[in-house]
Amino acid sequence: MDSTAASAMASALSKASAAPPDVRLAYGTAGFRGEASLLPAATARCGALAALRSREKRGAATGIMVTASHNPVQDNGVKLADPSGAMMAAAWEPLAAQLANARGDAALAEALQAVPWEGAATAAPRVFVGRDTRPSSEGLTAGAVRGAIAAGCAEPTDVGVVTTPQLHWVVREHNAGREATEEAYYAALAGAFSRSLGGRGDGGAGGVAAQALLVDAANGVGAQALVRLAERLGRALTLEVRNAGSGVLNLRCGADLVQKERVWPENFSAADAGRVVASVDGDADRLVFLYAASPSDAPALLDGDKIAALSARHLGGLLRAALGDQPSATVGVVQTAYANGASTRYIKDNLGVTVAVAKTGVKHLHPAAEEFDVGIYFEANGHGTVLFSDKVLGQLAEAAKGEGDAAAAAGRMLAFADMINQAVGDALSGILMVEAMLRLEGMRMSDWVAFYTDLPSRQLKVTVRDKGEIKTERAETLCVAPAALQPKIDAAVAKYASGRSFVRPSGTEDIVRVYAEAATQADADALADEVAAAVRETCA
Ligand code: NG1
Ligand code: ZN
Repeated sequence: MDSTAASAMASALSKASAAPPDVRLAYGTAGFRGEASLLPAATARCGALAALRSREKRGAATGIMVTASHNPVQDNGVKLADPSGAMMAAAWEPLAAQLANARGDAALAEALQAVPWEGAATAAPRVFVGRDTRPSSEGLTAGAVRGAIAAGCAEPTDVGVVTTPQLHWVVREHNAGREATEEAYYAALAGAFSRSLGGRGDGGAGGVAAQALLVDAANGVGAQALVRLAERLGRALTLEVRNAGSGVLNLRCGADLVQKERVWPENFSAADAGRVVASVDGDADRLVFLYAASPSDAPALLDGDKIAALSARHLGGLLRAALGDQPSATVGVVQTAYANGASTRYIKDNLGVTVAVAKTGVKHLHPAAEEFDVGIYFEANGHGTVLFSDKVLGQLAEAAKGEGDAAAAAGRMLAFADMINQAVGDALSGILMVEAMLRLEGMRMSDWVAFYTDLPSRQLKVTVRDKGEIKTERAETLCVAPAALQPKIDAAVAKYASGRSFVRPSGTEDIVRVYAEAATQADADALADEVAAAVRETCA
């Protein structure tokens, strides 16, 4: 942006926003996140940046979401959505940080001057603003709206209290010229769910839907969305939502707890054995399942890896049924190094599906999945989705015009493409996808559990002087600095059967994460301890 425009905008923006806090905020994997009182400046400036990004994209809509996902209720956060509905381009993250931390008009003007501006001077920006149910969200959202107005967006569109994936979906649909409302979202998902079943499996032929599907909504924004989705679904699928908001957000409930601790969340117990239990996180972009065959069993976790495996199996089969045994369209799964080794083996060896590894964080997985015609990506923690290329959608649309089984399979696959939120991982869309896949496969939860058994694993957090000292390559599986560390990891791994371990600096916390897996839990624990000790020693 030129200096005259930047000065004028800086003065408008500084009036519209509070001063930044004393601590410097970084735009990480999860956008800006922290205690809510630290965030008024960051949210207002993100509002401005969303408008600037929209201007740079010649008026294509962008989005801004105020939420801190699975963090405790006193925290909050803010994240931007690009016109595609995906996360904001990584190249703009440093601009967000510079803007959010700028103190005074001159620093703000300098930050604004760094914003790409080609052709943006005359574009009318369009910004969608969403928020979760946290007490601080309404005030922070008002700040984001003021920031967007200061950056030239005359009327930011307030979509109100929505899940993170709903906000991303609305941005994507708007830019595609389709109806972009919360109501349209429920209609699209529920309609596609019915179409995918196409009369088959209704009412639970697979034995999975005979009873209501139980959902742990983390006392978050997902609860009200689930209730509205359930109204739309009618008899096609009954949802029973617990932790629907009367308790404390994310406290002893939600997908983050369930995935990390493999325990029943609050208000669930062994009495729910035999039922399908889905657990979503505080902003409903992560999804995992729990299942216990009998009350005496500990619940089995069906995490993002299991969801990826089910998707690869079902969509791979459907693609062959629709387009023939040697389709020119490719199917692939993208995982991170945190994916359980047993899942990787199952997907590669049993399903014959390609597996790619990307760095942690959806912004790395999403583009890697775009390399496939049907690109399935999930983090073990339950965040992920499936992407369909225009090429495969075209082939399927053509095939669906025919008759017989191939046409029916193509129609089903197209229904999945509509049901799955391709903008970003979406727990609501994921619940429908999994339910439809299980019904169509005629599988019970226990069949899905039995795909493979997770290798025992352990994750540890290590506090070091400077986590930035640790540098990794090969999708974080190889530590290249400090140079002494990887040889120590290799030596430790070599001691254990099926051992695997890696370390990386967290993008969301000031710690180094250690991951280890091995043939037994005792070995995985011992390996993690050894590697953690090596990190402490090397980075002291
Ligand atoms: P970090 O803190 O960078 O490991 C965590 C999750 C990511 C992702 C982000 C964003 C793990 C090991 N890491 O990142 O997968 O979800 O938070 O929320 O689960
Ligand atoms: Zn989340």
